[in-house]
Amino acid sequence: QTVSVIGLGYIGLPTAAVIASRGIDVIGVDVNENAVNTINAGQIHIVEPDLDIVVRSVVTTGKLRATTTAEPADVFMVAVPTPFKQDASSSHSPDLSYIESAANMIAPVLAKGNLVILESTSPVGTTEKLAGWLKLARPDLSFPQDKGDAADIKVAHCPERVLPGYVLQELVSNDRVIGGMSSACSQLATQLYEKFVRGECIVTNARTAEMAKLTENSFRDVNIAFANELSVICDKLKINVWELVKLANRHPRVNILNPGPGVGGHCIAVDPWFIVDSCPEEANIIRQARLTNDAKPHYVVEQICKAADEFKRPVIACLGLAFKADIDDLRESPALEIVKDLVAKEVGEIIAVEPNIKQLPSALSDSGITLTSLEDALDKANVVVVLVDHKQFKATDRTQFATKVVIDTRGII
Ligand code: SAJ
Repeated sequence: QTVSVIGLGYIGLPTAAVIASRGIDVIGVDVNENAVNTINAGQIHIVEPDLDIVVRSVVTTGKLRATTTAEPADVFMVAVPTPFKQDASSSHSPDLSYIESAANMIAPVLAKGNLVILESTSPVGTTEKLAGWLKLARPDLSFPQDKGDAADIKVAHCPERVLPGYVLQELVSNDRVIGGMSSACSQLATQLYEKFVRGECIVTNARTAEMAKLTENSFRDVNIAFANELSVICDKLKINVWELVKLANRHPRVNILNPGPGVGGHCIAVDPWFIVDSCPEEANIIRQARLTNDAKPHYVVEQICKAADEFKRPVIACLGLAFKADIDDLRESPALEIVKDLVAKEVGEIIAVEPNIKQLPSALSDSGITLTSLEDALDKANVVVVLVDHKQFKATDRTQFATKVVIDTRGII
């Protein structure tokens, strides 16, 4: 059996490597030539713990090979991004063009008996659209939307659910939702996942699988929004929100998540909008959670401006730029948004500490900000803002903050 993984990013590459490590031949396909060359040299172009070791091993044994053009295979797994459309008028509607391109890429090499799996997080109905694009390109083959179980090509949605930073563990240990367009599609997909997943493979239809993934991330977003709203209320009422959450969580049926500087990453801050986009009249709590979480960075900036006002020469140390603890990923990071806003507002001298990167991202490279060590930042700053709960920050002796004005968005101090 040969598996082809289309899209070798944060999900596709670990998935390809894990499948290859089970002795299955994997062809990875990506339009990014650099990524393809890096992988074929046994290296990786993204950061994920231990992924380099697995990729080096499967490339060395010849089980994983990367290419820029699709080749025939038994299974095609599509793991491409599903961002928002770029035009301002519909800024929260999903852009399915990467999935459409993937469909057009694999269509010419599709053959009777193939299974096509959509792994990308997608709005409800996308798997059916994918099957539609394939059918358009290959009228000589039959698809499940017309022929059900008897179709030449099987199509299923099996959404990825791995947590960045723990991808290799979660790829294997998490349960998988298998949403086939027919029961034969689900059956074939289950057979594949059972080869590398230790968790349970649970069968449903494609639309429910799509909604299940969006629901998981919306659930988390709504619960973080609740915590973020509480943090703003507590500031106003002069209550320590961290103590409050701890106390409330002593109740056997209460489990509040942690407030923070906002919600980042490319999943939780994105996926709930796909539900809102499908059902704008009905998805009120889900929409409000997004708005509440998106407002939190602005609230933090206001707090910092107030603190800086107390100093003639404010020097503000921003601890952390990543979107969450102990990763180097700055995409959609509320910490980065806050720092950019501080620069734009010329609040004072800004020093950034981000132990997981070696140089500032391009968005900040001409900003006059310095990237420095924690010691240096604590030495120079009069205002310290904790934006990410990285392990290095949590391990810092609390007395080092004693003489500073501290804004701790993560509750580590
Ligand atoms: N955050 C808080 N408070 C919390 C928890 C998180 O402010 O109590 C913030 C984080 O700092 C971060 C953001 O939320 O900015 C998202 O972080 P996360 O760790 O909750 O989730 P992601 O985006 O890294 O991964 C999520 C996961 N989904 C769920 O836990 C339901 C993961 O399992 C999904 O596979 C992933 O999205 C995805 O790819 O969709």
